[in-house]
Amino acid sequence: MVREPESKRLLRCVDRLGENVHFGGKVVAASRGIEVTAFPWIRMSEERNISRNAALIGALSVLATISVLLAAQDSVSPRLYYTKSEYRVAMRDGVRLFTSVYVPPNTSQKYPILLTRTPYGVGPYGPNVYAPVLGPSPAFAQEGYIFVYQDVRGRYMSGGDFKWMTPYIVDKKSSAGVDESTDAYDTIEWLLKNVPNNNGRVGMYGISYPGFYTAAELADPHPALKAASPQAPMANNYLGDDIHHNGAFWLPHIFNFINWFGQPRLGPVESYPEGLIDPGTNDGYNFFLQMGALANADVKYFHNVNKLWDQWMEHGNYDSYWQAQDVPQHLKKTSVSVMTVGGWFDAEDLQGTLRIYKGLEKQNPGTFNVLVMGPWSHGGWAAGSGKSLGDVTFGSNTSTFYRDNIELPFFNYYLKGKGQLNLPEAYVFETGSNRWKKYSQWPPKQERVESLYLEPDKKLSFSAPKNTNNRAFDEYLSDPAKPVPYTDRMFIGMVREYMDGNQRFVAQRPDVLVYQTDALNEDVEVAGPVGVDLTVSSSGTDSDFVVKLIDVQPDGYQMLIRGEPFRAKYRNSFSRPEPMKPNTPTLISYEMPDINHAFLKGHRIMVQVQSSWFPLMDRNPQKFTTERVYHSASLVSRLRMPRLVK
Ligand code: PG9
Repeated sequence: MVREPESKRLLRCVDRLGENVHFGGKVVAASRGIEVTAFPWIRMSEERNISRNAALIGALSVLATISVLLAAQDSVSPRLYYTKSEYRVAMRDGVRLFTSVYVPPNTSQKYPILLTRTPYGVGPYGPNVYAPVLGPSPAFAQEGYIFVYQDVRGRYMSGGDFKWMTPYIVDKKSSAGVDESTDAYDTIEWLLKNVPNNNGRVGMYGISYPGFYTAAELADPHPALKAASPQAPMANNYLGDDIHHNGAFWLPHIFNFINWFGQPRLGPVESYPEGLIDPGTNDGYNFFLQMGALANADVKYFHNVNKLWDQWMEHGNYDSYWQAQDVPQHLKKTSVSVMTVGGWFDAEDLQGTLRIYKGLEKQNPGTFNVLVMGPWSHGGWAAGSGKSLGDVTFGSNTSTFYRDNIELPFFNYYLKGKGQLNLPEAYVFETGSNRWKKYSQWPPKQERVESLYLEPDKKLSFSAPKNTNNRAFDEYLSDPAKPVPYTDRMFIGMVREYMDGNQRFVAQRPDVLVYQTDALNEDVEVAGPVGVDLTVSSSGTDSDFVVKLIDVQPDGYQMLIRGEPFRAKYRNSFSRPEPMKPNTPTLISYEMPDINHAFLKGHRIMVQVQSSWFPLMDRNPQKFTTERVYHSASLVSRLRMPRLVK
């Protein structure tokens, strides 16, 4: 194929769709005193009077500079010699999505495309300003990729209407049948035809909501999509991602998010205002205590302007609104190689990470589908060392290790055919022992579920309770006016470090039941979901029960390993809540998200049980209630621990 001269290519900037585009780029030398050459930004649609020669000279001077920079590339951040272009790419229904494309200048080779789709904006906007980092980590720009970032429908500079967690349309009869899999498909199709020097292979990745868009494409993947990495992807906002946890509503996390994200948009914008309201305080505990019931948020603050908030208030049960959004149910025909990544201490989308991996594994046997889990908060693997989280250290730079030894090799192997890839089915960091573990399946097959029983005298034991006295219970008063705090820090948002935080600050409260083992005489390694069977009663007709699994360290630090609530009225169904019968022992069974933790010899295992976790989750609209937790031979309360056996 005869290649058009670079300078001519750089100057061609009207895309196939007749939509004028801008292109341009800035080459900034970063070291060794190399001159800064600003490549003139060319907007053909508005500045036709620019002499093409001047532009040509500009382009050539840039190319000259680039070649000098390439010669010294070890000293210049390679992202800086990329060329940025911006397009409005038409989808099959005519809606145009704003798309930024960064292309390496070296046209002597072809590059794979790495696509991210996001509702959070692809700015900075304008062809002569660059994103701070290109790709999942700086190494990718050094490696050489074509980076593509796209505003999803209805967000920022894209056209169309935004839909929350766009439900996948199973039967798409007309071009109006569009969802995120069709938008990504149409985008990839356009990129392959219009972005120069691509090697015909495409990868997708994204963290959090962008992780959802990556996973959503897997429902109907484009044949050129060869590698995908949904990272902390949202999979279902009722089943544990961000908004609802077993019927309870994640209050500061969602209130603060929707205060910004839920603002109305009158048309394409490069930015949104700070938020609908300014809470005016960092004291989240009292702010949300004074706000009162969830319904007061609209009455006091949003005033019918926040349509997403209103939607979420209308759908308090697991109804068709949430069910239609569930992602794993549609992941049945993907041949894409997928690496799902998440953090054990991810306060936002830990469930989504695990459910996307498990859904792909179950429904697409034989495809490359691996899981990587580290000791990370939400997105903690993408930057920084990963050596610690809050007060807890992990003995090594876990995030750096992941980026250099797992993430970059994964994409290089599948998109460039470069290097070797020796990833296990599950590459998992075991907290407690602070070791990376490799498993041939997740959860590991070499495990036995052992019951850890709540016992009288606030004991925990791996042997079943012997007492047959059904009056064996512990009791506390749950006062919604004095809810149990989830953190000892003052913050209006969600304190992400709560996920491995010290629980001592509530252990003495009369409304927190504390059970613990004796000091362990051997390591207890747990790998997989932790089951909860709680036999409780309430003097009311509904209550929340929070179970916290804790590693008590020899210095007394009570490290939260996993905590999860359950709103009792949903014990039989998230879609059809049922009241409790007052003062009647009732079994509540559920699973807490997977862990891989070693409770080391000399440590103790602790379980705390309480009926509020504020303001992390909204207060149960209960009245002042007396709660009981039973622990007899017939009225059992226990944790089902998936113990690794040698
Ligand atoms: N976890 C992010 C989020 C979603 C919904 C509400 C608040 C945060 C995200 O997925 O982007």
